[in-house]
Amino acid sequence: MSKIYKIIVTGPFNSGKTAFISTISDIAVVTTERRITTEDRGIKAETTVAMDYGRVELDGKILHLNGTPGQARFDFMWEILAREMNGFIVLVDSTDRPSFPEVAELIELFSSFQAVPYLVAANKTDLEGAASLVEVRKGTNAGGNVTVMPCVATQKSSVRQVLLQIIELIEKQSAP
Ligand SMILES: Nc1nc2c(ncn2[C@@H]2O[C@H](COP(=O)(O)OP(=O)(O)OP(=O)(O)O)[C@@H](O)[C@H]2O)c(=O)[nH]1
Ligand SMILES: [Mg+2]
Repeated sequence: MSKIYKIIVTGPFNSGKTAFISTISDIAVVTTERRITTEDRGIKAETTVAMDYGRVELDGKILHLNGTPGQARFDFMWEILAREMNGFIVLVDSTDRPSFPEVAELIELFSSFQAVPYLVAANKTDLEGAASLVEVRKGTNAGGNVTVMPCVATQKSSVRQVLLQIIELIEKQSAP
């Protein structure tokens, strides 16, 4: 029987969570995007208000991918989505340096829900002005033992690498 893992994809507003899940999911993604009505409306047209859900089979394992809303006004969903997670991925928009401290807070919060493996994916590294991995690690306060890896959420091969890495971390932890 295939192993099944529940992976949370979190990160600040506009970091690329919905894109990440949509790029790799084998099924039509369940999204809850709504028109933005707050001051963020200049950045993009729609935001996730409850969750994203996708599913992918990778390396013989089945991954349930749950994306969180990025805007803190929907943070009541975070703990609900995190229930029984096996690991989480924190996406960072590498070009959005002011969002880096928020990532540090998300790492702490999601770790407090459940002590599971996680990694930081420095997203949008295809864009000019993207921060280096060193800069992302520093800005997000990720410790030296935390995996910080580059990501382009709109490219399937890149999303795949990130997911293979979180699987490895999960399986390493659960190894006897
Ligand atoms: N160039 C580039 N654009 C990206 C990448 N990932 C996401 N985007 C774009 O960034 C914008 C935000 O992506 P979303 O997937 O909506 O971000 P989100 O984290 O789900 O946002 P919220 O749910 O509102 O918090 C979209 O216009 C995406 O197309 C990337 O790796 N490179
Ligand atoms: Mg979203």
